[in-house]
Amino acid sequence: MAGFVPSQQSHTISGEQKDIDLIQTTDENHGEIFPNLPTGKGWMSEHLVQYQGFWLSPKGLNNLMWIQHHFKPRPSDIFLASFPKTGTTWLKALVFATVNRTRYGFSDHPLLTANPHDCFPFLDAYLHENDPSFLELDASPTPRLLSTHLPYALLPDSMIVNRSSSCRFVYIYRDPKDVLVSKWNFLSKLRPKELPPFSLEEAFELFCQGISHYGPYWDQVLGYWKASSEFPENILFLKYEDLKEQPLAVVKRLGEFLGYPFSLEEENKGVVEDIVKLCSFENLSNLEVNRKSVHKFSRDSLVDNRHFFRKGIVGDWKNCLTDEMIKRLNQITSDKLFGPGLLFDN
Ligand code: PAP
Repeated sequence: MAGFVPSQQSHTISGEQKDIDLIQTTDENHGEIFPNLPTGKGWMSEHLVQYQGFWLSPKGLNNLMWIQHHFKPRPSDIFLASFPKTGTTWLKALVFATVNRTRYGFSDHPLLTANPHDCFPFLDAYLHENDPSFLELDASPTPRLLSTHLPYALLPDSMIVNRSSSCRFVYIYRDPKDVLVSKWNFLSKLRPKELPPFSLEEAFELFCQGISHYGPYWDQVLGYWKASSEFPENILFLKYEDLKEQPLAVVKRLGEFLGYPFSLEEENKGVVEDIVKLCSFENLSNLEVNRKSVHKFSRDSLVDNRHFFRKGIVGDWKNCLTDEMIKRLNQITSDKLFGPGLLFDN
């Protein structure tokens, strides 16, 4: 089997404030490098730190150090890379269902009782070498399904694609206006109560300046886009809006790219439609596991599964952003992404 189907946890959400304590007590003492790094205002913690041009939470930086020092990729690994709120949960479900489609029936599928993040974990979830989860990662079956929000430029050399690489990355991106709205809604729910309220105006300003987890958004998209242009066999570049418009075509492409192409017989039997239906917003968001359970990202970071499913539509920004905000975001997008043609309908 590819991926995991772990048991559910039941806790309440904890804030990133606690993560800062974790960093200071980490055995490798990465905290020592913090004093010299630029800091910016955090969305759900007091601050983010800028590391090699990208903004990370202190915990995110700690996780990066762990990945750089300990993670050993396998040639068969399948990575899902994304900026937060671009469609990660959905794509995790689609990849998991595609790769494991001969193993599970659609009436008793693991995705009916486990959240996509449980089946397709974040690499950062395996934080400490002496954690049992580290062994789980090492012992997990091939191909491993692992995801990351890290920008391509921050990945360890061992994960960077070259001519002899056989691992695959799927990257998803989305209209930054919807990313901002989705992210602000999500993080507002998780923001510790001790911190003052965080307005959409404030989030907008920070997002435009690039100060948001794993941002600047546009730089992250460009990093993966460049790598995908150089190594299209290894990095598939997908757009949330295309997935919404043509899910069947995108899933077929995904199967082909991952080395699990759909046969004519499967297509005739409606297997692609079944996968799309199983992973649809309507289906996943109404499942009991996604309405009532929580996902454990790490030892003390838990999130209600329902927060991963808000509206699941294209263009909610029209209901939330002012004309000025729209204009400014479109301008940044066109300045940064016009060259490679990675634009969106306004
Ligand atoms: P993450 O980075 O925290 O994992 P991610 O899954 O990337 O979040 O993005 C969540 C967005 O995808 C939400 O968008 P919204 O806030 O604009 O509604 C969520 O609703 C949407 N989403 C989740 N599952 C699906 C799905 N099956 N189909 C379409 N959109 C989905």
